[in-house]
Amino acid sequence: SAITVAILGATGAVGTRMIEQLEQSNIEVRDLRLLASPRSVGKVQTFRGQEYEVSAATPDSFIGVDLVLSSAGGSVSKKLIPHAVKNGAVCIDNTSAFRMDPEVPLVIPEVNSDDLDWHHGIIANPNCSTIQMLVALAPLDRKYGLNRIIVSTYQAASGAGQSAWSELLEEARQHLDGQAEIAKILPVSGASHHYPLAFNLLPQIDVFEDNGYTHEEWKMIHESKKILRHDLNNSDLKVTATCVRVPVPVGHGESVYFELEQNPSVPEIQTVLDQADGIVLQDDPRTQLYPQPITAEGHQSTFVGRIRADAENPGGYNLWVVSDNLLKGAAWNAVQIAETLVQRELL
Ligand code: A2P
Ligand code: 11C
Repeated sequence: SAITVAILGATGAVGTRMIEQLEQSNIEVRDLRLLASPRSVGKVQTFRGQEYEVSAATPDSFIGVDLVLSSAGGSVSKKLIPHAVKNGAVCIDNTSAFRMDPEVPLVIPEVNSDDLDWHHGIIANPNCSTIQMLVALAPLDRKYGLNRIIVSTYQAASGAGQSAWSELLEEARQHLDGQAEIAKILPVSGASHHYPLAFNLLPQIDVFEDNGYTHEEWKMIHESKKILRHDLNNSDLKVTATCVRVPVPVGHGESVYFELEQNPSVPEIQTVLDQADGIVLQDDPRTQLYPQPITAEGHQSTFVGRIRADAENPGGYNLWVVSDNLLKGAAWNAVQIAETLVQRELL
């Protein structure tokens, strides 16, 4: 039966895509509440042919709401999501606010949809860079056992929100016009230094931890362990990460080195990934077929290619994975969780 849905952060890079993905889903929506900051009050968005006005999010915005999809930043989620849960809504939260809470399942439907069974009102959407990596690696983990991941990311500007995406385009214009680039947001808003991303690479995503890793790298490590091993400190699965922002608008790329307990051939791995849910295999060096951000943008799938065995280390492999960070990395994963909840009557 039809449900009432609230989208918290409805005007953002992810929120606008949540509206789109919900529109295309098989979820019957009785009413839609678009919530954002007071700055956006009165903006209008169309959903399934009807216009909806944005209102300012307050604790009372969730009365009568069955499902919340949220992507307005961690502090907004921490403040408002508990009110939504208290009012009986199930919340799929795309921020890092609740991901490490042991009471909160962290879910990628292709990987661990069974974890939806034990939700207590909040389900966390993993970080975009974790999602696409695990969509590619989980089928191999299930069949061959995964021991180690060493990942380097090539992350798009839109991962840092609509304003960072606009900043990249503006800097590119400034650079080509022979003007100095003005950086105010990246690598992370509120930091003491800002650097241009256009025609550059920034080896910093999110803030630094005391051990020299960035918080984005920390997330990839701990979220992977929680999702694959149900233990964020599991040490049988070793994970390390280097996260880099690249001057691409949409679509994260990742170079993943991984080690398996068994030693399957590359064609065997290709077959497993080709048959796995959510993956499109694009792996043919003879025809120069491999995943790229510009061809992944706008698609729900995760694209995998460049699969190679490490010639000197049996059981070691490399692959290259690309996905639309705003869709599978955020809005589509959230709506896919919602579809699964509706289908399994877990709302
Ligand atoms: P607004 O557009 O009114 O600022 P992005 O990730 O692209 O930066 O988008 C962030 C989203 O979170 C936007 O929809 C933004 O709304 C929303 N947002 C930011 N701060 C708040 C807040 N205090 N309360 C509710 N929504 C917020
Ligand atoms: C980025 N991955 O590309 C980040 C954005 O934990 O949900 C997502 C942050 C998060 O900047």
